Amino acid sequence: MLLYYSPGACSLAAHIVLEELELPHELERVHTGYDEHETAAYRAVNPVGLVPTLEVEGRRLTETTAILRYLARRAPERGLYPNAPETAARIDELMSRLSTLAHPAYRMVIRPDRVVKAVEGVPHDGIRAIGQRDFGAIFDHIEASLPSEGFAAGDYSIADPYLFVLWSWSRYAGFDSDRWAKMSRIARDVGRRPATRAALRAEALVDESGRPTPPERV
Ligand SMILES: N[C@@H](CCC(=O)N[C@@H](CS)C(=O)NCC(=O)O)C(=O)O
Repeated sequence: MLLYYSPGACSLAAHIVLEELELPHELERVHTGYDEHETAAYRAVNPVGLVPTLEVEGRRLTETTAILRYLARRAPERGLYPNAPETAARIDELMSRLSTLAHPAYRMVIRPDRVVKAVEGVPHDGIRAIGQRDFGAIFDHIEASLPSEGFAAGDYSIADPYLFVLWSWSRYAGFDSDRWAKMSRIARDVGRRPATRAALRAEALVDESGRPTPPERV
């Protein structure tokens, strides 16, 4: 399998799960911070022009939630996306909130230029303020839905590394990440897992002392 990723981007969730499941994979860096996803070459890979893309035997999968479920189903014995209806629904619920609410809000804060694109006269500061408000609001809802112990849906699942990535963005969105105590606990547990450490190292997101470092650009 080949994962097209940008350092520290949402693609990191798929990368962590590839490591977690010990699925053989290669990486192709498409740095969104340097607009490498805007090239014709990458558009041929992913017509929407976003990371991640996962290439499997010449076919390509896109969308983080689809990729995470796909990977978990490649190794069902590892239980990262259980069949139990309510557990699966909890995982889906959280991943949908991250993908359709938190992520777009974050993009408004961090890259209002990409939201506005070529339309002139739309104030970036206004977009940023709306994104920050919405990001904080959905994180409050997610926090309220999380259990006081264990991972987001009980046992470790594909929702947890995805939560870890968006939680790690919260400080760039202008929040103190510790404000969401249950989320911080889960994210720190995810961050300590060897698979997460391996993915962070492979994306050059740790310094020599092993401390996580922010992506240089987004
Ligand atoms: N719905 C997509 C969103 C993917 C997405 O927005 N990826 C970001 C990186 S986290 C990206 O490629 N950004 C470039 C841009 O917004 O132009 C998914 O969940 O995979």
